[in-house]
Amino acid sequence: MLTVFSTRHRLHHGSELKDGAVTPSHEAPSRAETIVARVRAARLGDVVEPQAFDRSCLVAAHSERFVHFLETAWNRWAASGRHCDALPLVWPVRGLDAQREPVGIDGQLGFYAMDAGAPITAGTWDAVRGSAECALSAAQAVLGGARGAFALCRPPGHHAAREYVGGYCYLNNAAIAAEYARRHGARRVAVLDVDFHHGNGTQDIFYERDDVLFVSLHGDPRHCYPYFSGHADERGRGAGEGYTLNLPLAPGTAWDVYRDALDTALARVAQHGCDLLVVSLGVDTFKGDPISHFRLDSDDFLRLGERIARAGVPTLFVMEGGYQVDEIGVNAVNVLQAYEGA
Ligand code: 6XA
Ligand code: ZN
Repeated sequence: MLTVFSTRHRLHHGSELKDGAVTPSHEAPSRAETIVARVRAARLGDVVEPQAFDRSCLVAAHSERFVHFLETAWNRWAASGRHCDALPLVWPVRGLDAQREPVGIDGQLGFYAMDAGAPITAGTWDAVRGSAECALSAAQAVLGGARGAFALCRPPGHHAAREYVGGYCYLNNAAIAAEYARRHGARRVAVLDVDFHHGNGTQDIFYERDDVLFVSLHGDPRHCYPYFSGHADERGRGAGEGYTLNLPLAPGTAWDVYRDALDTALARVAQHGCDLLVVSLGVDTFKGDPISHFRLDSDDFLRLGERIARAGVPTLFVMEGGYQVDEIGVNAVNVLQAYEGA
């Protein structure tokens, strides 16, 4: 299986607001480096840098003004005299005006974010664009006839919505790839999100669409981040009614319960009849993950890959979360190797 990986990810290494303090982010460069080392050690296949893609491929899943904000935010922040990570401080919650865009960088940081977990640094935009191009290049490989491809994206993408960043995510790599596929021959696409956290951004982008199905297994948002998205009764709207399927699971869920939910998810994917399956591949469902609360073993990721393969649909794997860095390579590559071998 081809892996597409951009070394530009190293340009992004930020901080996050956690436990009442700004500390180095769990979403660190070592994550991607560990995965690519495992891809090579396991001889999964070639590892290539992504091609360049036109900016319009990004705007296909996001708004023009949001992409412009991301492109220019760091320089505007630095021009205001600050050289620390750019993080928001105020958000337009219930009762505040969430429609009117502020003019200055401080107001816009809150306007275009859901939390203080997606810092903007000097190298963020280059890394983010490289990450999206990994997803686009890998999508191109699958559309060209490959049975599977791996976009080793960093930063991840599934919390990024049409107009906001959050949870370590800036551009939604999976959504950008799905949209690219729709515009290049795929009639129907399904996104299966197996990250521990609900992919609120992907859900937002496709919520009113019936051509891109979104199915997600995740920690119950009554207890787990992102808290405000991912309930079972969120099912899509308008033409998209019934094309979002959320399967929230209790903290502590292990393979036996997870497997049944996965089978429900894959049955819905089969019913959709898609030309391309995009898997938002988070391995923060691992029992040792420092910020998540499921209990999958490394071997369970083999079973996950086998079951995805049974769908019999060309599959693009897009890397999302996973923070137990010692095991992240083994866990991610277990899914891919099992898919290849099935
Ligand atoms: C709070 C935790 C963000 C979760 C990131 C993640 N800052 N999402 O792994 O899939
Ligand atoms: Zn996650």
